[in-house]
Amino acid sequence: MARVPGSVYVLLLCSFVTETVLSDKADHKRNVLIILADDGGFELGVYSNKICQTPNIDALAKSGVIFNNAFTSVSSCSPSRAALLTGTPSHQNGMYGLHRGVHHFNSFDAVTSLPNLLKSHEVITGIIGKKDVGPAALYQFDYEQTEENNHVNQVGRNITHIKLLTREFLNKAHNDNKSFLLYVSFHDPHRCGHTDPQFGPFCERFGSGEEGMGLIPDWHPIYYQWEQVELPYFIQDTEAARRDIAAQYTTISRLDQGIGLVLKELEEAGHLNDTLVIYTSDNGIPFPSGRTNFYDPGLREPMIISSPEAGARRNEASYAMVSLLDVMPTVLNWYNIPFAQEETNEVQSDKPKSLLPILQKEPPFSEDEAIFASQTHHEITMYYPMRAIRTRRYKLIHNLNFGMPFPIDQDLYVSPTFQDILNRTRSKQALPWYKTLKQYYYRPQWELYDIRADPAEMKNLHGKPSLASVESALRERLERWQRDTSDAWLCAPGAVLLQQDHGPVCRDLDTGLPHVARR
Ligand SMILES: *[C@@H]1O[C@H](CO)[C@@H](O)[C@H](O)[C@H]1NC(C)=O
Ligand SMILES: *[C@@H]1O[C@H](CO)[C@@H](O)[C@H](O)[C@H]1NC(C)=O
Ligand SMILES: *[C@@H]1O[C@H](CO)[C@@H](O)[C@H](O)[C@H]1NC(C)=O
Ligand SMILES: *[C@@H]1O[C@H](CO)[C@@H](O)[C@H](O)[C@H]1NC(C)=O
Ligand SMILES: [Ca+2]
Repeated sequence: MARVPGSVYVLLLCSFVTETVLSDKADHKRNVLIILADDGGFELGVYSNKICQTPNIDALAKSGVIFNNAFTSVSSCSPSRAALLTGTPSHQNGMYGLHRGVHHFNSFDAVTSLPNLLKSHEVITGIIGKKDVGPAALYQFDYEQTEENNHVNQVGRNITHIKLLTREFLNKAHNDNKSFLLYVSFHDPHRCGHTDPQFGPFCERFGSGEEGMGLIPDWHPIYYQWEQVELPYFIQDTEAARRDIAAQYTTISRLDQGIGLVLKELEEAGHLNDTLVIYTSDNGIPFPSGRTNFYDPGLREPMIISSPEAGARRNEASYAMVSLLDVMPTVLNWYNIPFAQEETNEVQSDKPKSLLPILQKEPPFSEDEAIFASQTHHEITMYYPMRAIRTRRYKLIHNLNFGMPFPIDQDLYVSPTFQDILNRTRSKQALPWYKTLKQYYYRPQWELYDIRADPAEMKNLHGKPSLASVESALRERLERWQRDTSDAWLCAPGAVLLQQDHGPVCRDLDTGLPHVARR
């Protein structure tokens, strides 16, 4: 990364503290590049995976802060993207599930989105890749190359095409002489078996140059031996699952090289030293306990933020508990635009916050920090509302629809890993997995885990007398967050929510189920 003398930055910094981008006198713009992976996980060198090679993401990490405790607020594509672009959880912005096709979810019309807000502050905005949110009027970028006007594989996986579009956008921003926000939303390493099975389970053959697969000139696929992949604890140790992971790794080589190309375009446009770069992923990897789950493989995300400012931390890890809900306040803070939040009773630390201070200095360690999660659907048929709070040590999950089997999405269903679990369970073959299918499907109403002692979340401590005060404190804090974010599910499943002058009240249904808010 190009460096400039510290004194130049000090001067510029001062001018930004007191002025917004609108009145910026310095001939120097502040820009943001958000790079989002689709279902990307920790298959990255920087997160200690020794097999999957990701030199470009690792290089980005060297120039920034690596977050070890970053979490999405919802483990599903459209809801996570809507949360990222509004700074609000899914139940608050209305994106309860997937946006496209029969699912048809949209955010509420009155929500404020990052691109729309930036437009009114003279920042030019661009999206390249998978958008997957609506309504269109609420999420309007000045430059859009998405699945709405292209094939998603071209804008989301063809890294040569993505490179050229990035160049086009940066030219436009240069000609407009404005600060920019560029959101490059890769479709990699999302699965493909459900939509384009000819390209393999992870679309790893798309553009590989093999017969009939087309060519992506800038991509040099990396292939892996299935025996050698790093098997996460939540995936069964079988050849079928390992081959699935090897395919995922190959697709990650396309994502990683694509990120290298985008960063090179940024550099060649002269913006490495004035652009905040954020890398993260929308939700967990598409394996059991991952995407659509509130277990850590579904909620934890890689996150790297690289700030060009003098004195910014480089090649350092942060252990702060952070949420993808923090991205919007972080970006606004970078442009010095206030982030308007509703006045609530929420304790300050439970609200989305700018992460810029962490890029300068690690905050003091606190056992109190928490992140929150809210999921209602993924596909329209997958009604399985969950709410959760996770501190460093504990996680409390409330499964509101716990009587039903945990729903399985179409994309996971057709995957070699899930088919292998089904086949082995049906034919009573050995299944070297950390759960049984039945345990996976049937979950209790409350799940409480001591993550420090039990990182795989195997031992449910709900109701344990020695943890009674811990559990009730977590429940109260989760309930307060639900109230403060206007959660319509506040009283579910044991009661009905009624709006009264002094706020929402829960009225018991006499189902025999205890509910959160007894007031
Ligand atoms: C670009 O905008 C800045 C103000 O942000 C102004 O000082 C500069 O003259 C402009 N450059 C051009 C080429 O218009
Ligand atoms: C990827 O994009 C490039 C540039 O637009 C094009 O030449 C190439 O054919 C595309 N590859 C595939 C597999 O679509
Ligand atoms: C960034 O680098 C370019 C070229 O190296 C230089 O012209 C420009 O002044 C630098 N900008 C800042 C804000 O330091
Ligand atoms: C599962 O069983 C079906 C039917 O016997 C078979 O076609 C498929 O290849 C098996 N899949 C895996 C991953 O074992
Ligand atoms: Ca996703």
